[in-house]
Amino acid sequence: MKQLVNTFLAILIAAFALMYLGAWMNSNEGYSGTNTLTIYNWGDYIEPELLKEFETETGITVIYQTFDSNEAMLTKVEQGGTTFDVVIPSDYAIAKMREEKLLLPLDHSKLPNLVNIDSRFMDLSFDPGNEYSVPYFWGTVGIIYNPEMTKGMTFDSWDSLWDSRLKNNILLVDGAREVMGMALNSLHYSVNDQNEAHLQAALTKLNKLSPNVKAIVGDEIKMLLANEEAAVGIVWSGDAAEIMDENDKLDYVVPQEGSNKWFDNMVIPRTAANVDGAHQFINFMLRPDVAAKNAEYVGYSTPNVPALKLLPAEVSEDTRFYPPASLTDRLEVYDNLGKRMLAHYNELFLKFKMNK
Ligand code: SPD
Repeated sequence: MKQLVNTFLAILIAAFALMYLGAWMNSNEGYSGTNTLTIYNWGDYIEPELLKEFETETGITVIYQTFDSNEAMLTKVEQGGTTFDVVIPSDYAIAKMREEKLLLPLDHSKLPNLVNIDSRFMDLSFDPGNEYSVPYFWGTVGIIYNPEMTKGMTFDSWDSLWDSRLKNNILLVDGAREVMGMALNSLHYSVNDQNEAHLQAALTKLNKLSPNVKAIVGDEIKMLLANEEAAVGIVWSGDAAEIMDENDKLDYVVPQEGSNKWFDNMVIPRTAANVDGAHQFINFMLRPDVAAKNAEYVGYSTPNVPALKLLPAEVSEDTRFYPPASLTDRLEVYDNLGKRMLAHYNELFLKFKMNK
């Protein structure tokens, strides 16, 4: 009997020890947390040297993964197979993640460098009070074109893209919201339109653009346009800046019918394993020298005021990439359309791609 009791006690102690070890390994401060930081960001969207600098300064090892669309990022985070500590989604995706309770509220006391962010980029509709997110880069969607190849054509209107002189000469960014938004804007509808007749009209109009579309591509759009493989591209402003850095013949314009202004912000998923490290990383990225180095390498527009002052004047004073409020005020931020409508936008975009 005594032996039976001893065995039972031994099993009980072992079970408690295993439970304690499991809890410790899953805790924010535990083995899986403090030594590593898993970051999930858009491709081509950070100066790699900064990751090394962060590792040297903090002793934390960075595991870095990339995505190429908000939709791909959302699927992965929603599935929950991988634990991410910092993710960098865009506005409407942040609103969706908030709604789905996928995000952890930020501890602003651990982010003293947040004071560096221009108030224009704080407290936006997708995250009131910046409870869950802080600004990383921002920009617009517009047309980049090669004046030599387009021979005097102007691109102040989205409609110029349908000109038959551009046959097989346009590259489109591979984004459902961007391409659908452009078609909706060309019809003078909102980039957030949910009226079915308007959406079908946008698809019909997109299908008419097909003969002019050479390809729908991801980050390689920058290399293809810089190498003059196509005359025109629909791109994010930051990509345009990077392309024009390679090939200064090109120009960038935001058409007068309107377009999208977007904001990519840093967030911490609710399932993060290293919450303290995530705050350290976000605060590091908000440092003026770090934000300036990042903006210089990536080419996108920084929301960080002192960082902007560290950039060459030809960059910080370029109104194509740092447009004044008079331009951005007439642009729209993508709304969180909800699961169904977002899937519908994706489906219409896919139909257009298959028809291409
Ligand atoms: N290669 C980096 C791309 C980042 C683009 N973010 C803009 C998203 C707009 N919805």
